[in-house]
Amino acid sequence: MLDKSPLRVVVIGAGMAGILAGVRLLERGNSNFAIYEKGHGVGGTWRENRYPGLTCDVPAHAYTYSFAPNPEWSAFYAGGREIEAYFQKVFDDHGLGEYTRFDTEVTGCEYDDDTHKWTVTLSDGTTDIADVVIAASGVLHHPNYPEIEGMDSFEGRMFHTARWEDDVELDGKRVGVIGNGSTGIQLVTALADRAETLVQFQRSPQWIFPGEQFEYPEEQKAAFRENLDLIDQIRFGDEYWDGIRRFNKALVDTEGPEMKAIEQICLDNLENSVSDPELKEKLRPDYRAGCKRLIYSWCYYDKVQQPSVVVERRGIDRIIPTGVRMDDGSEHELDVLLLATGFEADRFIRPTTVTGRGGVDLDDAWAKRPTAFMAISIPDFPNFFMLNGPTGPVGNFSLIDIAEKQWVYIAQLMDKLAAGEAQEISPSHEAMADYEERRIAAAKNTIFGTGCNSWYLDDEGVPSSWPWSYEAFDEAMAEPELEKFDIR
Ligand code: NA7
Repeated sequence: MLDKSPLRVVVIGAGMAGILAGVRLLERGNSNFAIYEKGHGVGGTWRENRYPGLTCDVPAHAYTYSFAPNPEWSAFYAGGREIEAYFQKVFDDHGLGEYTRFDTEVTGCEYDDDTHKWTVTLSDGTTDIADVVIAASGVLHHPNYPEIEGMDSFEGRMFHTARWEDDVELDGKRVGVIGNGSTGIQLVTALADRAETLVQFQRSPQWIFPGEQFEYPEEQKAAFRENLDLIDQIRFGDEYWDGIRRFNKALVDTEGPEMKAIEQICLDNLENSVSDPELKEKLRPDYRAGCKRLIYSWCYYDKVQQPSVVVERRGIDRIIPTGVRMDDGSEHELDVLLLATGFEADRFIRPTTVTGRGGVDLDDAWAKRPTAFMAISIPDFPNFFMLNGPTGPVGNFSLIDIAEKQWVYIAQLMDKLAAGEAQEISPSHEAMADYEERRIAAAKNTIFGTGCNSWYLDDEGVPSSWPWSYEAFDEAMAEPELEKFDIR
């Protein structure tokens, strides 16, 4: 619906989800909004991450807004800089610059029980009074730094991969990479040919799915430009969606044929790609596939077998001025040490302070774990909605699609506010408790609960993700169950 008297909306973040919110608000005829972005540009995680080899592990045409197909994607899996440029283009094409303030962090959001409005405090000391807050602040944006003794003593260059230092010299250097998630694997793949020696410190080996990468030739891009249906056939077609459904089925049915097939493909990949038996055993995972995020790679196993690369599975004792000392006293001398050690995945909008109805603090509401009804809204935090918030689907599928579906849900809640049928909407405590109970029970039965260390798990080992099928998510997002909400 078109907003009759447009609600004042504050959108936090100009990453993928914030841009989506801006586009959708304009479509509703609502230009009474502001996007605040703490960084100096758009793109969120694609702006912050700049390490060599950065690639999205979701096919490019699927990691694309439904309303902005992109015939120009250069390859099946797109690189980070190209994705950042895509977001910039969508942002520009929709004129979102006019509504956006960069280098402006939202430091606090405070709800006023009497006026039903949010006071949004900004890092420049000003405030914005909003009817609705959309937190599109991302998931993986607070680097996780390892606590390893001696870190301060290292005399070479050392930094986290999400805080990349462009002037670092890597060619012909002795480089160490701590971490073996998507980042560590992509980084090692990119640096194997550049470093003199490359040591990858792997605390846990990974399941590697042999995703196929290829470039789109110019004729193919021309055909896409000519006929956008060809793009739709990829991103909305059965081949892609059957794959998503099979993958999701595997996550929720750990003993089913879909998961067995994934494991077999990965094991065959290891078996057929790595020749040295010792290295093969080092790279063999000892937990279930999919428990950590599955790695898609077309050349990691090739690269890791190059003579310049060492896979280190022994424990790290400490960092020393010249490199890394292992548990058995042996040492790796390094010029550069890259920390591909992931993110604090439970932060979401924090450290922004968020105070809801009756002065409830979000930190208290989330004392046990971050959660949200249907991954979108929280009791006592009326008219505060999250895109890609806690308990949403995570896995090897497009977060853009997830955010678009979430927007459909949020828009219907906003309709009630815009129509004057309600002044505040938040889920009831009963609905939240019931959702959380069902969610946790189901989550423990997913592949994420089968025993591994992963950013998908909270401190108590509870998987933080949507534990039901993708179809169930789709269905849930189509229409909010209003009876589960406190609507005043
Ligand atoms: P991940 O997937 O969280 O991976 C972090 C890696 O760092 C993982 O291999 C960890 O080992 C390792 N790690 C973390 N702390 C340490 C210490 N102290 N010592 C040794 N190794 C450590 O982060 P990524 O950046 O790779 O990827 C995050 C997401 O970004 C990815 O899933 C995609 O969604 C995009 P562990 O496995 O815990 O033994």
